[in-house]
Amino acid sequence: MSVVKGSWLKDGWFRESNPQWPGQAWSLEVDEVLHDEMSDFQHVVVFRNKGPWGNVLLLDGCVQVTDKGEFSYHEMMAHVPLMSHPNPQQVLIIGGGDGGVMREVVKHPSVVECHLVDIDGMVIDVSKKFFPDIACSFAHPKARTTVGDGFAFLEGKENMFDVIVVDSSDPEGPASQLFGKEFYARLWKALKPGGLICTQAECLWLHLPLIQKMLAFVKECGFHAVEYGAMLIPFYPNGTLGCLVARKDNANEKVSAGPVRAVPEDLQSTTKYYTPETHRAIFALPRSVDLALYGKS
Ligand code: S4M
Repeated sequence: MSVVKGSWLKDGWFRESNPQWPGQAWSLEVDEVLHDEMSDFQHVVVFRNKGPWGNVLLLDGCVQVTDKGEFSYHEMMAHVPLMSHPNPQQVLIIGGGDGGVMREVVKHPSVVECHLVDIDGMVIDVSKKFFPDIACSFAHPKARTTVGDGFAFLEGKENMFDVIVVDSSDPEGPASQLFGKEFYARLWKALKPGGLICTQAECLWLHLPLIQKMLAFVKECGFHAVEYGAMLIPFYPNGTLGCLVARKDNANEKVSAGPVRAVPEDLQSTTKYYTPETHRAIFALPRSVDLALYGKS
């Protein structure tokens, strides 16, 4: 959804009403507007909350990240897949222009290169300026950044990455193709043998039919051990966001079983959400969701 510049601010409040979650809205009181501009792809806003959330990034009127609690999403999207691979060296992030997932990926001693492809250079620029603790790894020696479309970037890429994280915005807008079967077919080809994906897979309270559809076509694309995990993320609608994890091969090694090796010391001492216990816990789903996604009763 495209939002007209300035129209998002009413009586000092931002209200996240959006056709993707009709009939509900989270509201945040605005202390100061720091950025408000249309990029070539979307409406990019940064404001400071008059409350505990710190700086807030909106894309087309949807909250992408807040200073408070950002680690919940970024740690889990990075460490759940990386700790499920015995030796991740080549990592690709599609989206993630705020740099949060990259900050976590480069902490892994085994990682040689962390490529990030975000369609919108303006997101990267405003993140460096207004979220310095999140966008702090773009100059890291392991970091490789490309401004471009993630779907197009994958064309012709085969056997290149051990882990691919898709940290995209919602299906309405520039990320729409990132929720389609053809994109997952490209992800499968781009993975090395033994590789795995972890993708932003929306909210179980709001988008169960979409999640069911995604699990089905991901399997059709050749992926194994396809699973959905639900993370506690305070700044997304309903406070819960999901990740879809899947392996290129090796159906017997479920990501939900937990880390496949000891958590590196550097990591263990810096994380605020990720532990082997939270890794396993996100895959323990409400019974009705288990039933809807896996037919388990
Ligand atoms: C949690 N880290 C916030 C989500 S990040 C900000 C979502 C990013 O996905 C990018 C978008 O510009 C955001 O920066 N995005 C959206 N569509 C695409 C495509 N098609 C994309 N990146 C690459 N390709």
